Amino acid sequence: MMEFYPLFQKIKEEIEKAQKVVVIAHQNPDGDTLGALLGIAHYLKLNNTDHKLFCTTSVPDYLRFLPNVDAVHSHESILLDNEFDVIIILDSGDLAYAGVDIHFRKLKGLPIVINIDHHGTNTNYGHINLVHPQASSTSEIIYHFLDYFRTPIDKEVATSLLTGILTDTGGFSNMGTTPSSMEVSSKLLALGARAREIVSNTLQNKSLAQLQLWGRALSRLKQDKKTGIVSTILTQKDFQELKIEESSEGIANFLNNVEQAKAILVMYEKGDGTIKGSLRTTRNDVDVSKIAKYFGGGGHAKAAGFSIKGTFVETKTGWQVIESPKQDNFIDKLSKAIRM
Ligand SMILES: [Mn+2]
Repeated sequence: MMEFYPLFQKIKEEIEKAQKVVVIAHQNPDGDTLGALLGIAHYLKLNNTDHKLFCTTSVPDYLRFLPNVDAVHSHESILLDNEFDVIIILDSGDLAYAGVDIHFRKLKGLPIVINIDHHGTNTNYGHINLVHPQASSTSEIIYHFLDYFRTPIDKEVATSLLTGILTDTGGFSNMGTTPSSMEVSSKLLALGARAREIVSNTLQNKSLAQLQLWGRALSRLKQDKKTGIVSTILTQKDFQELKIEESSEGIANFLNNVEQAKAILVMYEKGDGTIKGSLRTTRNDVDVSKIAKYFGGGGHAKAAGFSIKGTFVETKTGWQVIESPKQDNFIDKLSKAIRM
């Protein structure tokens, strides 16, 4: 962590100079981006810094237990009608992932952009880039930031930060499970973080509709012989019939246990004519962030994602991805990407 102390100092100085700060969590927020956001919000509150919290999409129900999460606004007027000196973006490899690339052209003033993240594919889009790919989560980085400046951490903040670590490590089961993430978690527990509440709301919380959705995804599982990738899809119809939020992260994490898979790919149709893909692997000889990058996305070696324009078409043997404008066969592209 020591190598980041000068950046911590720079960020502190920018915050102190600022009249108004906005903290942004990435769209379709997860436990990590919101946990980190609430940690930074706590720091700004103690420094009496005027600030707003923003995310282009609303907080999902399963994360509503997070303390003070109601202060996160999703209306774009928050971003466009205020003049900010500093913008802090959390847990986002680039501005499009954050969901604010379109807003950035319409901002008032010339804010300093602070990019705090742990994705290896981060494009360093900020004026200050605190990017630490070895960290389990952005929340873990924020813990170190607060700790470095001896910011008092109460039970609420400890719960938020531990949520980030627990969800991004899949309950200490993936590669993010490091001595450092364990150590920070132990400190957060000692500070009163409510681990039981976090686990029951995030890792164990499954609604009937969600399990029915998983059922559909499981029934469509297949392994591609060329690539060794085990994949499945979810359609707009699935989400509409089950009246459930669009998402593939949960099922992708769950499927990561399939023994014979070189990697897992879960794709789903978004309402806007795009397909979102989530990639996972447990193998050391496969880097799924490279595959994601090939399709214009990014992420980590063991977990990554991408978005492409296209639709699914049902065939005799299952489903096929048709990209728009029409491109090479999707599976051919996938096998090219996995060999790179
Ligand atoms: Mn994260």
